[in-house]
Order: sequence, then C-alpha cells, then structure tokens
Amino acid sequence: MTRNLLRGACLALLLAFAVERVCAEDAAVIAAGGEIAKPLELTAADLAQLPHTRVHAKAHDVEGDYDGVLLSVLLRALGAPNGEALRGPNLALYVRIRGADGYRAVFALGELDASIGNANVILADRRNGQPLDANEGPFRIVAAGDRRPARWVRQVVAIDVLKAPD
Ligand SMILES: Nc1nc2c(c(=O)[nH]1)N[C@H]1C(S)=C(S)[C@@H](COP(=O)(O)O)O[C@H]1N2
Ligand SMILES: [Mo]
Repeated sequence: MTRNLLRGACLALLLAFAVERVCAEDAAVIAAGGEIAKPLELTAADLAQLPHTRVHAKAHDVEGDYDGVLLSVLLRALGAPNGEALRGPNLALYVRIRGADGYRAVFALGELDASIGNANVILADRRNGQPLDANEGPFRIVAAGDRRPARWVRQVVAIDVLKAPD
C-alpha cells in the first residue's frame, strides 16, 4: 500500500517535471520585428517546425556539429525579401540579433541570401545533438564562416529586420 502510494507520488513528480521542461521550452520566445509584415513572437515550437541545417563549427576551444535554422530560411519565413526581390533599396536591409544581455550583432540580408552571399549562419538550438544550456541558449547564432566567433550571439531574444539609413 505505502509502496503504491510512493510509486504514485514518484510518477506524479516525474510527470510534473516533464511538463515543466516542455513548458520551459515552449516559453522560450524570440521577438521578431522591424521591416516584416507584422511583429511576432517565435516560440521554440515555431522554430522546431522550420527546416534545420547542420554545420560543423569551432569557437575558441569548443568544436562540434550545430543544428539550427539558416538565417536566410528564417528571414524568408518572416516574409523578408529574398532571391530576386533582394535588389535595389532592399540591399540596404540587415538583420540585428540581440542577446539577453543586450549584446547585438548584425548581418546584411545580401550577405545571408542563398542567391547572393549564401553565408552559413544559423540560429542554433543544439550542439552534438544536445540542447544548448541556459548560458548559451536555448538559441545561439553560429556563423560558421566567421574567423572570430564575435557574432555568435548567445541567448538570442530578438531578431529585427532593419534598413540602413540614407
Ligand atoms: N549575448 C552575448 N553573446 C556573445 C557575446 C556577449 O558578450 N554576449 N560575446 C561574443 C564574443 S566577443 C565571443 S568571442 C563569443 C564567445 O563565445 P563563448 O563564450 O561560447 O566562447 O560569444 C559572442 N557572443
Ligand atoms: Mo570575442
């Protein structure tokens, strides 16, 4: 009897823990704004639905396979101009990535677009199959082609498409 009660309590605890974990992931949001049709909040579930790309990259002494959404794919999903539409004044567009600590880095849309610069930059959610920890993730930029990982923004909280002023 006591044993059953104990087992029940353990199961309930496990379940609560699992639900909490799933909710924590769901709650992770990135605000997307700027020159897109309408600002929105991307949840982990939204990002999980977009096609992922794997890139091998190294930053300082950490090397591994990162999985994430190519910024060019994410930008297209947000409705930013891409391909043939990325010409003329649209080439002044850039995306600004902000971390939880206020750190910011920018990439030009022309640098990222598959038909122009085709830079291998992803919004990563995993390294070697494991979710990124709270210090780094849940989402981090991985710019595989950069010589120094200075634009590898940790703890991404906002992505804005902006236009360079005249
Ligand atoms: N949010 C945030 N991301 C950041 C930074 C920062 O200060 N804040 N520093 C950048 C710099 S200059 C480097 S070299 C790398 C360092 O990454 P690491 O801490 O994983 O080695 O993170 C980049 N991403
Ligand atoms: Mo750095």
